[in-house]
Amino acid sequence: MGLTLSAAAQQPFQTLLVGVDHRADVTSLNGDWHYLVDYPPFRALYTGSGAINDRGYAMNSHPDITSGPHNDEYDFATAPTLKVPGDWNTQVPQLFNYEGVLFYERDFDTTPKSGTRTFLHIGAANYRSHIWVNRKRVCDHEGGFTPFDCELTGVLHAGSNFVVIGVDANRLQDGIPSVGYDWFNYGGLTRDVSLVTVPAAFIDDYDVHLAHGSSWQPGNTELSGYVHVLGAAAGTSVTVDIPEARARTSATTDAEGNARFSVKAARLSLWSPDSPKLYKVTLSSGTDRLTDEIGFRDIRVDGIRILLNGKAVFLKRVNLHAEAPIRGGRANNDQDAATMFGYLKDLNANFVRLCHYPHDERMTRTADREGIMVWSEIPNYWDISFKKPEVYAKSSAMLKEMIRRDRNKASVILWSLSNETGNKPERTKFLAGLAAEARQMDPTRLITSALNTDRREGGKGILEDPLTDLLDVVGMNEYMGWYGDKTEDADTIQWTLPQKPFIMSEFGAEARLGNHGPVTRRWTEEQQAYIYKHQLVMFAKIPQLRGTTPWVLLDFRSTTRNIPILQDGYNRKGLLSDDGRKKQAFFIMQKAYKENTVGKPE
Ligand code: GCB
Repeated sequence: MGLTLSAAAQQPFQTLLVGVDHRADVTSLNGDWHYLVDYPPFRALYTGSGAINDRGYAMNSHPDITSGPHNDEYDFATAPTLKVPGDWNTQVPQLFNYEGVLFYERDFDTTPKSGTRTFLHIGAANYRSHIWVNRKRVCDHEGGFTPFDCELTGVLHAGSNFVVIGVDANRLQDGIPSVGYDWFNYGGLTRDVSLVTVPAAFIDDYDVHLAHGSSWQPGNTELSGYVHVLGAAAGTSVTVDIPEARARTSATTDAEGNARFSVKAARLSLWSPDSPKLYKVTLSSGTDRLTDEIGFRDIRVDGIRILLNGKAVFLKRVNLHAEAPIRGGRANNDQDAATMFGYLKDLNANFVRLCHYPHDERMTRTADREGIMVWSEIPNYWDISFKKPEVYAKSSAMLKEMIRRDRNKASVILWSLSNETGNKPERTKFLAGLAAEARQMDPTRLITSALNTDRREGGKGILEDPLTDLLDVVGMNEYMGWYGDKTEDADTIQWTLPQKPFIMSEFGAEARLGNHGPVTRRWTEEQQAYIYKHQLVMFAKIPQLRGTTPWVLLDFRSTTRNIPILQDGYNRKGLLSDDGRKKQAFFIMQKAYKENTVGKPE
């Protein structure tokens, strides 16, 4: 389509309220929203020159059929509805494969209170969104998997108000991800939408963690971080109170609004998969106050080991897409999270790689409670326009949104910058920039990426990529026996890998549930299981191995998987079918994880 981005759509990071699910004055706008499809050439959203059309459906006018000669030819009031949160693809059969523009509209009543500010919080909207409240454009956002907030203060009035959101799910060459990816492009308001009211000066961001000095030792219970108060004068007081840990302190904001603190907890149990202890942490400043639930733990590398609270761990993991088991569609409710964590526990996993983009916040909240460690990733996937500064700005904004939302989750131990990017100087420079930003924002976590730039020389497998120098933990994806190599080569291959903790971040093969045959026959459960068995032989010979991540927990939809009967629009590499039934390979990994026969922490 050659759509150009408006300047506003390129606007990088904007206000993002942390801990929205723990705030006092939140009104859900989930439910039924009217919708109208803006089919190509998308003139309701874009003018002929590609600018955002503020005079189109955003006006939310109604045709007056009693007078003429001209009327606007759309009407939300009589239009059908979609459930929010929810992708449009699985709600309206005609929109199943629709990758275009759709407008949502919803009326809501409110009473603005003086001395407060109100934000519209959107958990995620895929891929670009443009938002008008009472006909005024309040914000634009690019990126399908991270939250954002639009300030509505001064735009709302007492009584009935309305919000119109144009969501554009077109793939963009210069998007993150770009146009090619192996998952389904679910469009729409895919996560919760709410109105959040806060005092004029309010806590918009905070970071409360176990102090992460190079000298951290088990027994050190110093907590540190910051509370950011937006709109506060320098010197504003902030209190951090964690009664159960017997930690309480006050600090004052600096010129940027940050109140940095450090406090010793008199009584602290560290968070770990065996004991996922969370503490109620109350933050207050002026009239603003919120209570989050936060766990405290230390994660670091030591040579080729990964240490959690000073103890070596092996990450028994699996990959997971944010697609709802059984019903399909984007995963975005408590039931989806409960079902997926049920599968993870059944597999005996202690870790999950949330692919290839940040998932619903329920997933990291549940991981905190259930004691499952998390790898969280931004969608720098395959071919990104690495040379373009404006694409870097988008990626950097997504990184910040991801870190900001989840930095208070003990479960998240790894920030992943990318998946399967080609070894080119511009790629490495781009990711080096992101790695530096991530470390600066959050020095308490480890940085990783999933690579696939390995090569074969004789019986050797070699991974040499300058990207590995930037990482704390190196991830590598390989599909021996499926996309290349012979399955049995895994028994004898000798790997030359960086001397860093190493995670086999993807491996596997497709199998259609219930399709049986000899191990030489593709898409059978037997062949998938056979490939897994040989992978386990190989894993035992990689000294740096600190984690294994089968690709993937569940079969998932992908528009590129079009072999009838075997695939039917699904990537069939799941250990489980898309409706949660186990294939033979599931039992292999379940047993290996239960008996700890794969990898050693030390
Ligand atoms: C990969 C990608 C993953 C794909 C998978 C596959 O290497 O990282 O997103 O879905 O291979 O099944 O081809």
